Amino acid sequence: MLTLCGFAASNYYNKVKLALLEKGVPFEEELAWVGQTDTAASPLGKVPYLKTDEGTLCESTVMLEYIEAKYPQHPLLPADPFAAAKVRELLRYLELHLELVARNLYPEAFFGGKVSDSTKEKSGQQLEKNVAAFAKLTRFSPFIAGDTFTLADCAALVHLPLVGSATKIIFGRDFLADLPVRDYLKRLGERATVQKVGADRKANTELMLQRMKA
Ligand SMILES: N[C@@H](CCC(=O)N[C@@H](CS)C(=O)NCC(=O)O)C(=O)O
Repeated sequence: MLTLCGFAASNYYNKVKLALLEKGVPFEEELAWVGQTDTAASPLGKVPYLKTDEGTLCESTVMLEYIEAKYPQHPLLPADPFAAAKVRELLRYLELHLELVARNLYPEAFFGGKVSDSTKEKSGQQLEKNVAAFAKLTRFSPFIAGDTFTLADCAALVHLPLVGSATKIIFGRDFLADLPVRDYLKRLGERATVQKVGADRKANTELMLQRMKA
């Protein structure tokens, strides 16, 4: 049995959880806040991490790949190697070129902190460029990589809303506004799996905010 460890307010956690739900792979969840993680499983202290019968894994995309290879049912990667590589390409863009850059803005956008003007300027410039490049790879027809729900959708669901709201809050403009993200997320929101992830995220976010106040 797999155990997904971390907390449901985390977007990286939810990316893996959505893949497990979509594939119908049985799993348990174990609550581990930042600072309470198993450092043998996740040496950087990050969530999520995954306990398997074979050992532990950290890094969300590594987990996605492991789950996909281990549990081939309801595939979230195309069988064709090139089509699968195109899905991985989108995954990489979402994580590396959108999420990781936008993350520099989160302390001020979401956590009541402050981000320097130079960080804002640099991240803003990078995001403008990266979003334009990302737009060239996306399909949104109806899923992000084409006609099938894939791992790239698991990532897009969790990363795109944060990139959109962080840029809106910091720069007064949602950098993703020219892409059909809103309709796409609405379509994804019709899936029972996405609704479950969203409800759990909401409940856990409330818990996290209570903990931050205490
Ligand atoms: N590259 C990692 C990123 C995971 C990550 O940054 N998780 C956040 C929570 S959303 C975290 O654990 N932050 C605490 C920290 O970096 O110390 C992955 O894909 O799993």
